[in-house]
Amino acid sequence: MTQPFELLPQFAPATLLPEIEQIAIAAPFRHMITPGGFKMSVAMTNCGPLGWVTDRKGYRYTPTDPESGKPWPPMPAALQQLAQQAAAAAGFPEFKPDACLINRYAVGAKMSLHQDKDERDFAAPIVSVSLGLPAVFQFGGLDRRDPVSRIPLAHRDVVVWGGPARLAYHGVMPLKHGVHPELGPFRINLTFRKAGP
Ligand code: MD3
Ligand code: FE
Repeated sequence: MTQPFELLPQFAPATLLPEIEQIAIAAPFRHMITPGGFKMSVAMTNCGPLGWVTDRKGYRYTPTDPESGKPWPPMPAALQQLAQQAAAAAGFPEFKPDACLINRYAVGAKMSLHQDKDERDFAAPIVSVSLGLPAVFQFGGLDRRDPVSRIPLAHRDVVVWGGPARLAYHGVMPLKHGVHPELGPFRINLTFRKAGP
């Protein structure tokens, strides 16, 4: 993988937290269940036309929140603009996200190595925005056994994963203890995706 991803340090504005709080009032963070029956340590919600969910039936994108039956909250203009500006800076000027998965990590929460394969079009990149406590991100190759690099991600860092990196295995190491001045003992990660047609 020649240029596996584009890191845009401190690219996100300092003003996103009120938007996320509003989304979480309409669609609260919840610990979803994997198809194998495990409760995820990361708490999740979504905004935008589609949201990623998992339950005993599998992983998929849905237009409505299964907890409320209502559409996911709309994607705030500031979030959509950030995602499109980051994608354009990384060479994807046509990117139009239709889904934003919001992951909340408490101390100790982690995400095991996986691929993101539930989207329809792997030509579209994924834009990720890190907020709050720092985390160590793991980034491997197209085979689960490929060697993994560790990348520290800080508050307001943005990463664009496209091209050959789009289907790479990746994960997040258990969140270390800490207190962030704005987010307290949490990390929040936004991932903007093109999930549907
Ligand atoms: C590399 N989230 O939600 S974001 C996920 O920090 C997920 O919450 C992590 O992996 C988090 O699926 C990592 C960065 C990311 C997202 C998607 C990718 C990296 C990626 C897809 C392909 C390659
Ligand atoms: Fe992922």
